[in-house]
Amino acid sequence: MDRCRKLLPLLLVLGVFALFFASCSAENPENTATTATSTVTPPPTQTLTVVPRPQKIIDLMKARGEQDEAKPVLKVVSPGKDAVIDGSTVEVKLNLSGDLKGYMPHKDPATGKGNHIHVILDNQPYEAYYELDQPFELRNVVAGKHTLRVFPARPWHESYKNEGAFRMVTFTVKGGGDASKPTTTNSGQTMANNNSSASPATPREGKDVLSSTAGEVDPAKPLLTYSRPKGEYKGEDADPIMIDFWLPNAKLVGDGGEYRVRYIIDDDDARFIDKWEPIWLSGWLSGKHTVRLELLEKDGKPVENGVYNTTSREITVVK
Ligand SMILES: [Cu+2]
Repeated sequence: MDRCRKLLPLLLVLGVFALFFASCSAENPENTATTATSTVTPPPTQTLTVVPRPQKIIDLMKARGEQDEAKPVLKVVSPGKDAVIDGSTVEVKLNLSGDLKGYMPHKDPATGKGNHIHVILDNQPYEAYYELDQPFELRNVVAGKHTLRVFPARPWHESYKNEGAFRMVTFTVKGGGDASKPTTTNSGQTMANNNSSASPATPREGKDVLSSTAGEVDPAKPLLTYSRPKGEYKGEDADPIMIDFWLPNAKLVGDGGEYRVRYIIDDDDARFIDKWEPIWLSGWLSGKHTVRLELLEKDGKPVENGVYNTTSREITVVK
């Protein structure tokens, strides 16, 4: 009994220590499966949650005045509808009109950010086009039939979703680029000019593009156009990360229609977006991730329209 009394304070102290360490590891959800005696840390699991529009974007919107209520209208001047282009460089020229409320694509040289147009060849990741008074070049485009999709975006890459903002044209390249030639990798959010060394005096926005041709796309049918996320996300840009897309000819269930957008991150369970607006996901772990977006019919089957309605992209998160 006497010995027990002596041991009691020691046991209490040990108990407090145990609680302390338990609460420490509980704060880090990645380690909840680790027991005190285990020397093996299980691989961390990623739990993503949908969070509200980030405050820093709300602040940016306020600073932009009325711009986010703009209704920009794009027209594709070049390539013309069903144009046949000789050679591998496709000049993209766009005309911007509509109720702009100050919206104008331009890259601020100081921050490297600004309003821009998302330019999508076939179903590749988009390229950013900033200065509309100059053509934008898609380089090394392979021979065959292609689609070009364009729509305006904000500095944080959220697209404008008004009528007339989205355009798609189909064209054909004759001759074309060398499909075996290595092409530049996408630089994610760093939309650097890839100026051709052959014409240093006339710098132009543009990109070497990957080898691809169009699927058989019907512009009158529902067409999910994957926009974000893409590329590499670093530091505070990596949390949260926005999912955004364009959706002509289809209304989602939450908007009074019958379609749903399904998204699958890595090997997670499928989740749904039922309103046509961006969502923000928080909780990404460092490393490569796959983001898959699909447009589904009422019966849950993917909507067929070429191969564009199911798109997977790999993104990289660096924390
Ligand atoms: Cu963008």
